[in-house]
Amino acid sequence: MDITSQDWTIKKKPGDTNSAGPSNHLKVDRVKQQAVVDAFKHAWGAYERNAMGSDEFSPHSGRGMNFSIDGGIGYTVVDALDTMYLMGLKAEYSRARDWIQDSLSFDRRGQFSTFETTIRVLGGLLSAYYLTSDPLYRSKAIDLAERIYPVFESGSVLPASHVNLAIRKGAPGTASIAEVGTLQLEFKYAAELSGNTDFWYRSESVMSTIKKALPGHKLAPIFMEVSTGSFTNSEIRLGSNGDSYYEYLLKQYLQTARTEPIYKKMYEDAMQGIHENMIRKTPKKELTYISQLSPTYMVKGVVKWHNGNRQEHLVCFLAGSLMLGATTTGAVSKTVSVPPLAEELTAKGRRDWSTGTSLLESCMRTHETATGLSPEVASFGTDPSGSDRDWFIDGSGNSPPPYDARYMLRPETVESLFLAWRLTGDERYRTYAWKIFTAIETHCKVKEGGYATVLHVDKLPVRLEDKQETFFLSETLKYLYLIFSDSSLLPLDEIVFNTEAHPLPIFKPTIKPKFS
Ligand code: DMJ
Repeated sequence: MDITSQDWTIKKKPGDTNSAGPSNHLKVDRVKQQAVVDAFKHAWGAYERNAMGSDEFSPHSGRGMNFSIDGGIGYTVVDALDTMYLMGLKAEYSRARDWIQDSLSFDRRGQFSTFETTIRVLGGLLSAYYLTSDPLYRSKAIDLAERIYPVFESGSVLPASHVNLAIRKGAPGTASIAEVGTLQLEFKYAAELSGNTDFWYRSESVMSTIKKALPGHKLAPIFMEVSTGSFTNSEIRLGSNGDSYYEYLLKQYLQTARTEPIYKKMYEDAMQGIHENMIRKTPKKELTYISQLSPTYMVKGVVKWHNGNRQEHLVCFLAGSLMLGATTTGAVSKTVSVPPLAEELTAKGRRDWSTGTSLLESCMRTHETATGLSPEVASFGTDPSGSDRDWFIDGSGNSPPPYDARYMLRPETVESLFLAWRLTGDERYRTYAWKIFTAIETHCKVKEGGYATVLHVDKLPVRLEDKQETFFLSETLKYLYLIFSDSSLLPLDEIVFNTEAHPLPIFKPTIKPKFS
């Protein structure tokens, strides 16, 4: 198969798309696209030279490290694979494929995170199979899915949070709503490919357990008891431990070609709950942010919630997700214009579109720092240090810098910029994306090769941490590449991205869903 990205396009049927019909065709920007490819080569090249096969790369020391004491399972190789394929990097892709064929083994006794292994490794293999039809990836994906699957049969209501891939046994632990609610896209596609209906039904049954346990406002506290399937007394937030549960409510509806209305309902209920309970605006500049809810005390068995002003960078995924939801669950018909016209959206669709675009602007405001990079956590409200930003980094002056101050190569803002660009064709989103890319090039790039976490986004010169996250290759650079690519590459009416940016196909299920 020819993997030159210029040649590799999915043919569109005119008029049946909300993203790339003939009149809505968004054209490649070759210069900026190539700059992103060069960045990918800089990151991947250093990893390949110094640490090929290791799970993760430390660019300063030029060393690799594994997530288990029994050896790695190729996190970086598999996570990066579809990005290099899409970029048309034939030589790199072919060496990565050889490594997967000759050296990748899942016969490892360590305890692997069910969630991370599913979204990064299983998701990466499934997406590589979808893009290439190479049976190598299909058999590796099914092998891995079978080794993870025992987490669903570990005697608890919810899947075990860790798994020993060699002996195929789940290990108990607390589970977050994001961990248990972000396995379904991968296991359902694996079910379709393998014909193993257990993959489908066991991952689907997690959703019915969650639905039964949800409180009246339909927002999910972040932790659950694995043994009982009930929520613990924990925060509600759209960032860590919560985020991708909400993302997958929408994407489960889209994955099966909008044939399962239960996910539309759960998604709409959750967005209603967010609008009623979590959205806040700063008093001066009216920046929209999503507050965190902390349980405070109970009155006659009813929990009272306190709204906090901290917003993790992770929450910025919600901006694009709301816009995608507005043009699908919130559209009056299957097709909408680019950008959508007000009359093409329902009242809730218009509300979500407006919140999504406002939240994306706030996420961009959090890039107004000395480096042009956004911190891991922005606290919204008047800055105690006197700036007029209307948000601040808590403990910014402390030494060592607080965790809130770092930028760890995360993708969420560029992910939303990608969706916003595809759904509007508004050049402003390409301009924003280029600004972020330039800031990454200036501050995160390690001269000898690779990119690293910046420890304080508001202090120059920057200090770096010796860590290149795998999602930089799978997500951040992929979304940046797609923003500057032709919109016929991965049209939004044919694929859904898993939460690690691995594209999976939209299909009508051959397996009859049981949850409705
Ligand atoms: C990724 O591994 C996934 O996007 C996950 O859902 C959340 N966080 C990281 C990137 O920030």
